[in-house]
Amino acid sequence: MDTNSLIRSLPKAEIHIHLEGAILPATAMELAAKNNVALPECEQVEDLYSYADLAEFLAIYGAIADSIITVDDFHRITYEMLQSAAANGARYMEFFISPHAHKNVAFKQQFEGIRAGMADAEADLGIVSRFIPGVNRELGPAAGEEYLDEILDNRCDELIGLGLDYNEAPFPPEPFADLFARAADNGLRLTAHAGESGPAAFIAGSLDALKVERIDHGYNIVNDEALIERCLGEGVVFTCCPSTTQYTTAWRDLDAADHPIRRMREAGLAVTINSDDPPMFATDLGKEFEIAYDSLGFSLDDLKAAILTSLDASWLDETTKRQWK
Ligand code: ES4
Ligand code: ZN
Repeated sequence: MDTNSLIRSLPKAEIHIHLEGAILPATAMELAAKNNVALPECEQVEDLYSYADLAEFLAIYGAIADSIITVDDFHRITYEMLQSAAANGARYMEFFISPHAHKNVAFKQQFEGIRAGMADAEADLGIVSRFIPGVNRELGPAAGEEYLDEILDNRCDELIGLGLDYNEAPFPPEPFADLFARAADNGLRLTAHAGESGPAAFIAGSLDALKVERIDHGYNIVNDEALIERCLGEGVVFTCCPSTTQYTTAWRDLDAADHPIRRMREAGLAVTINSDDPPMFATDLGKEFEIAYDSLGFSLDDLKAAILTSLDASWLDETTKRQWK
């Protein structure tokens, strides 16, 4: 078997992917037409997925979310996301959802379709999954409190945590401290996007004020030696997404010697490899692992270590985790 086929076939756990960012372009066009929602004009479907930065990306992400409406739509996009991940070796996945982005669609209806897609994918393909609603930081903490109420009203076993996402600047983590404390009191696990487009201080703020267990992205940690030392000591896990860095960070060249994921691994930080919004960033989980190997200096042993770190940092119960290792 050649190395790339071996990398693709490694059994994996993915802990950073967004449901709405994982919609295939053809599915997005089809659902938009069915539901009479206008997507931005484009000559071919692939052109829909093109952006200069995180804000442009999030605008398209919002337009696509608008076109996902019925229980069957949610079932379909969930199943297709899990199908693609399973074809790339994923056996377990924790995925973010953005229920607030589907305006006028009740959370109950969204969760019903998502859970049906998860159950079918597990039955057909053996992939086990859980989901994590993300708080849109751009909407502020008061909207976040109402959002958490909705989440808790529609609580189910597959809903295991709370995330914080959307554009970082100028939305630091600290104002969300009470919200995250209430989520933890209600048994939700915590993670936050930090240090992707925002500064290293947002990583420290997420650890200190929000008490998150994981940091999503975290690339700007390379600008703060003391924070690297702290995260090494505390064993903080980073959910890195190689292709995303080409669209949303200052590091557009994956082969650059100073690429942050390369430097984070070299520093010994606990890094994991994930696909974030795979079709929207022209990738899939297997390709993210190939990039880590071909461009970011990961050895095969480093890839295996990253997979075990994902499993360790996952929010599966400890008994299941041990069985899978
Ligand atoms: C996102 Cl900050 C960010 N990056 C990638 N995908 C996202 N979906 C929602 N927020
Ligand atoms: Zn993300």
